[in-house]
Amino acid sequence: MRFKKIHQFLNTRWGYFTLLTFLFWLKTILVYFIDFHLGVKGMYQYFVLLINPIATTLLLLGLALYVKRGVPAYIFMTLIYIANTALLMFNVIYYREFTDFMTINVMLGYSTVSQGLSSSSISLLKPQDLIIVGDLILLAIGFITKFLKVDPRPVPKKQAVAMTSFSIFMLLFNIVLGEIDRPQLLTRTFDREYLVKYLGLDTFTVYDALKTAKNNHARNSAESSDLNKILKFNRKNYAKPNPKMFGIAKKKNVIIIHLESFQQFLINFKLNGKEVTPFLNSLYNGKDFYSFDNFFNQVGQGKTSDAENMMETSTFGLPQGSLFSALGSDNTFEGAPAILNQTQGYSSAVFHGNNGSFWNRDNVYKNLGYQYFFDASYFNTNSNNLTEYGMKDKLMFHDSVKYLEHMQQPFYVKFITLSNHFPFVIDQKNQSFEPANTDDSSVNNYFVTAHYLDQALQQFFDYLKKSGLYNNSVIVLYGDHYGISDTRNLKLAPLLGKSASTWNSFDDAQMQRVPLMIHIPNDHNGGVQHQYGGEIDFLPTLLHLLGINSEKYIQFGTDLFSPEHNQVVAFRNDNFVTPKYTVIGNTIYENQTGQIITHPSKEVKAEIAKDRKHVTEELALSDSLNNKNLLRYYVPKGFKPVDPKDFDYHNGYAKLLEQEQKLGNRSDSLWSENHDKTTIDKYNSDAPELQTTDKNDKNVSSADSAADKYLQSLSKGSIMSKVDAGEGISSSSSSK
Ligand code: GP9
Ligand code: MN
Repeated sequence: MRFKKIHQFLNTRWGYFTLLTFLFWLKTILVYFIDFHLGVKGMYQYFVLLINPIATTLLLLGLALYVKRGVPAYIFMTLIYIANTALLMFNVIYYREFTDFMTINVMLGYSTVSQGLSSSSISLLKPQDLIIVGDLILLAIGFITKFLKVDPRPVPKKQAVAMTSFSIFMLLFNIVLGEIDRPQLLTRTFDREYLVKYLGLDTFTVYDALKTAKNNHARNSAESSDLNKILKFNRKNYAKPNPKMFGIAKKKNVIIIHLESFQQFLINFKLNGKEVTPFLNSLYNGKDFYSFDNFFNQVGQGKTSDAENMMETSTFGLPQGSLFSALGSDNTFEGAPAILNQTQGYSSAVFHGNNGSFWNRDNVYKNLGYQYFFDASYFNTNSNNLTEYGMKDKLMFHDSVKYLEHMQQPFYVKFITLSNHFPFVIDQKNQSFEPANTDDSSVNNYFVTAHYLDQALQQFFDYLKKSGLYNNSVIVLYGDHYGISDTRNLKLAPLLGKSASTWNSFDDAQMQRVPLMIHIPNDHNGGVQHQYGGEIDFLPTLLHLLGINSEKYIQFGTDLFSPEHNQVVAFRNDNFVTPKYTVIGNTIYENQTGQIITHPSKEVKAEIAKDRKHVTEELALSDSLNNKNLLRYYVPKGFKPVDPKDFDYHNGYAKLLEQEQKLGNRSDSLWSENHDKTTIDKYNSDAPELQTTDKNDKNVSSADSAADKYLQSLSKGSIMSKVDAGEGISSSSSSK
C-alpha cells in the first residue's frame, strides 16, 4: 500500500523533482565523505555540510517547474540534473589529481597555473564513481520500463515561485550559517575547500564565475596609459641603494621565517617577570641581526597572504579580500623567487604545514616562481602532530630539514609558521609558559603560543648553526600581522601598562608594529634600526643586500637601508604613519606624545597633505597594477616572464634527489657538502611528538612513498640505492 502511494507520488512532477533532489543530495554527501577532504569538525560544521547541497539543487531543478508541457519539463529537469552531476564528477576527478576544486578558468582551459582534465584523467576513475553516475542509468531504466512516467499536468506557477523563493531563502540561510562559523567567508575566500565545505560545490562554482567575470572586466579595461602612470611613480619613488649595504650578502642563501601573528610588542616583553620570547630577544638585542623597531604590517583582509605578497612582490594586497585568492592564479608577478633565480641562479622553496590550497598558495607560488612547495602533504600529519591550522611549528622546522638539505645552494626558502595563530591554542604537553590572566582567553594564550614559537626558532637556529647554514645565509624573521585585534587591545592594555579607558585609535595603530630582523652572514654590525617602514619595503631591501638593483622592477616600497628611503607607511585603509605623525582619517596624532594635533600649523598641514597624496597614490596605483594585471605588459630588461607550467609541486622530494644525483659532484646541496649524509642528527628538538613518533604510522611515509613511486617511474637504480641507503624512505613504502 505504502509503496504504491510512493510510486504514485513519484509519477507526479513534484515527485520526480523530489526524487532528483534527494538523489543529488545523497550522492553529493557521499562524495563529500568519500572523495573530498573538507576538514569538517564538530556538529555544527557537519550540519552545514549536510544541508549545503539542498538550496542550489532546489533552485536549479526548480527552474523546470516553470515549464508547462510535460515532456519538455521532464527533459529540462533531467538535463539540469545531468549537468550538475557532470560538475560533481569532474570535480571528483580533478580533486584526485590536484586536491583542489575546479575554477571556471580551469574548466574553460584559461588557467595558466593548472591544467584541466585531460584524456589521462580517465585513469583516475574508480569503481565507486558509479555512485555519481549510476543513478542516471537507473532513471533511464525507470522510464523505459514505464516505472517512471511523465506527468502531463503542469505545476501551478504560484507553486513554482514558492519553490524558487524557498530555495533562495535556504541559500541565504546557508550563507549565514557559513559566515557565523567563518566570518568573512565570501569576502576573504581563504580556501576553495572552505567554500565547498560551507556552501557546497554549486555555490562555489557560481561564486567563482562571478569573481572571474569581474576580474576579466577589470583586465579588459586595461590601457597602456595605466602602466605609464605607474612607471612614472616608480621612477620617482625609487631609492638607490646604500653603498655600504649593497651586495654585502651576495649569493648567500636566503632563509625567510614568517612569524605567524607575531607583534613587535612581544619583543623584550615580560609577563609576570618572565620574558615571553627569550630567544628572539637575544637575537634582537645582539649585533648579528639588523632589527627594526618601527616596522609595520600593512595587511588587509588577506592577512598572511597579503603579508607574503607584499614581502615578495613589493605591491600591496587588495582593499578587499585576498590578492592571492582573488587574482593570484592568473596574475603576472615579478616575485622574489623568480628574480633571484634569474639573476643569480637561486633555487627556491616554501615550507608550510597547512594544506597547499589555503590562500590559493598552490597556484600563486607557481606565479611567483617557487620551484618547490612542501605543504602538509610532505609532512607526517597524524593528529598528534597537528594544531589548528596544520603541523606544529617545532615539527615543521624539524621535518623540513629532510628536504632543505637537498636544496641546491644558494637557495631562497621560506618557512611559514602557524602555531601562534588565533585562537592561540596548543596542547598541554607543549605549554611551558604561564598564560596571562585577563578575561579574554585568546589574549591570555597568545603568550603561550608565542613562547612555543620562540622555542621552535631556538631549536631551528641551533641546527642552522651546527649545520653551517647560519654563516652562509641571510636569515629574515618577520611578523605578518597582529595577533591581538583592535577590540582585544583593550584587554591587553593593562598588561602593557596602559589603561583601557584611554586606549584609542592611535594606540591601535602603534600595535601594528611587527618584527623585521635580518641576519647577514659574518656581519656583526647590526642592532636596532629606527627607521620607519613596512612590509612593502622588504623586497627592494633584500635585493640590494644581495647586490641586485631593484630599479627596473615595479615596486611600491623602498630599500630600508637607503638614505633616500621613504618613511611614510601606508595602511591598507589609507591611514598612515610617519616618523612624526600617525594619521587616522582626518585626525593627526603626534607620535611622541600620542596627542591629537587639533590646530596643525601650515607646515604640518602641508607635510601631511603631501604624505597623504603619496599614500593614496601608491595604493591606487598598486590596485590598478594588480586588478588590471598590468605586469603582463611590463617585462623588465633581462627578465623572463614566469611560466607557471614550469612548476609542479608533486614529488618534490624525489625531484630534489634526482637533481642532486644528476649534478653528481657539482651538487651544492648541504647533503652533498656533508659527504652524502643527512644533517638531521644536528637537530636537537624537545618536541614531545618526535620522541613518540609511531614508526608504523601510515602518514609518516606519505611523502616518502610518493618520492619512491616517482623514482621508480624514472627507473634510476642509482638514485634508488641512494634513497634506500640513508634517506629513510621506509621499507614498508618502498615495497609498494
Ligand atoms: C594558514 C595560515 C594562516 O595556512 O598561513 O593565515 P591567516 O589566517 O593568518 O591569514
Ligand atoms: Mn597570518
